[in-house]
Amino acid sequence: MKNIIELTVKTFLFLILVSCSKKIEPLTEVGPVPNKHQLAWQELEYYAFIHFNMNTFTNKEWGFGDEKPSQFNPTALDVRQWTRIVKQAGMKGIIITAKHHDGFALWPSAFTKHSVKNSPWREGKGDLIRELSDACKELGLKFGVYLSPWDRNHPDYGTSSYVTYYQNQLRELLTNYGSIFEVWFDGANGGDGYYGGANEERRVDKTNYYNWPTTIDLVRELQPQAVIFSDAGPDIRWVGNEMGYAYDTTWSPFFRDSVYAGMPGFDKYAKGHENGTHWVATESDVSIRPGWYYHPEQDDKVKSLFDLVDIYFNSVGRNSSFLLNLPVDTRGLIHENDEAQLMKLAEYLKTMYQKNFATAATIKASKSRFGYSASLIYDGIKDTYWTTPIGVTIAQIELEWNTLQEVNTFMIQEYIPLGQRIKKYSLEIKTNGEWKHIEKGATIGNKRLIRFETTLISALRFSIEDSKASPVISNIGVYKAPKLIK
Ligand code: FUL
Repeated sequence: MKNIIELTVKTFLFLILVSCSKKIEPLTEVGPVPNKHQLAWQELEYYAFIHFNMNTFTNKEWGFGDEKPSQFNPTALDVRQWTRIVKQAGMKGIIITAKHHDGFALWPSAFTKHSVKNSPWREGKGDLIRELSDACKELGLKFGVYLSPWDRNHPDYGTSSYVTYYQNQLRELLTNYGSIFEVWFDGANGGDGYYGGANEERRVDKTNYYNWPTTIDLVRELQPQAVIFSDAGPDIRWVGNEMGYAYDTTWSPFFRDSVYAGMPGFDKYAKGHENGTHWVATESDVSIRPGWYYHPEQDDKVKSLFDLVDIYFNSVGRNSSFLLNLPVDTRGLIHENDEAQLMKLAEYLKTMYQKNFATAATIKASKSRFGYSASLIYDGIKDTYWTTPIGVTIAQIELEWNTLQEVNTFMIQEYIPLGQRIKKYSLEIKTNGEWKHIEKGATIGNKRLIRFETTLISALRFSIEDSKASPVISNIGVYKAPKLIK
């Protein structure tokens, strides 16, 4: 008898569950959406660029290509110092300039003499790409490569045999060093150079010369999980400046087929396109010093905490990622001044993110779709989300606290696997019993961070004023960031 009752209750509960789950309709995608590799990349948010190569030793930004391998000679190179600092800084990976415009290769490439194998470093036995990729693996950091398409050393630059050479080098990098998370194709190319002694100007047709489709196929074949960066994507695009600032309005959808790497006037496209055809999110690259490469005269010009925080908010907080360059010095180490600033930023972000005031609030949404309640916004799980009933594109989310909260930062994330939808929003806070307007804007995307004066608030209201379809929000945060002095 007992068994029969138990079985009946279980069946009854199951039937309730099934009838409820029937009503929880899955959402459909809107517009282009990121693929799984792009999604994994979006979650990194903050990672390091390292410019270290021949220019470090010639004190230049762009080498002419006539340098000698003998000039590459770091005295105390220690990649584990780099990875330790990068890890402690809270960055998720490193992209290294395996070859810059001057053509010198940091690995013993079989296709050129112009590499570490003919340098005094480690008596010509060294392989910096091996050392760094191994060190990254040890600390669980992602590893990526920058391979300059422009090569001012190579005699064949400008002819089709150089493109074969370029692809051969890429093949080496993508075959011999384990998993690569990002491949970085620079748009700067074509101009004067040494070119094996020709000492002349060589211009190329940037749209066709490099045969990009076959190069992209090569990356897909050898490292299918890697995302490819260039001005024009295909997976990630340049933000249009080298200051680390994304546009206030930044769409990840992009008319990808209308641009190419190195295209003049690219900045016009940097905001992306509301109705773009492909998902190509932005990456914001900037150096911690004025130069990409190390110059001793810039030791006192490392960016202040104020500037680094500003860049963080204007990249990560504007639907972009933050690629911060660290110029390794002639010793082969990250300079102590740069390390000190990185640690200040890490401490700042840690303090800010350690307490999410939203979790202690009562949360209400103007309208919710069945099965997608507002409480899913602050459960800390990225794959659960709130949305509105079908057809509802205007909505409000309100957070209310029993006691006053002293805060200054708001964070919100769209659930981007279903597309970037929100077109217009505003934020208000309730202070002294009155609603106060903080900000109006357009896009959210992966993450929007909004700063305001430190204020005692009892409630906060985020209004979605227009959206391509039902807005889908996966996370909300309210924080108190430390005070910053300029
Ligand atoms: C630019 C290059 O010309 C700079 O030297 C640097 O590598 C920067 C990240 O990209 O286009």
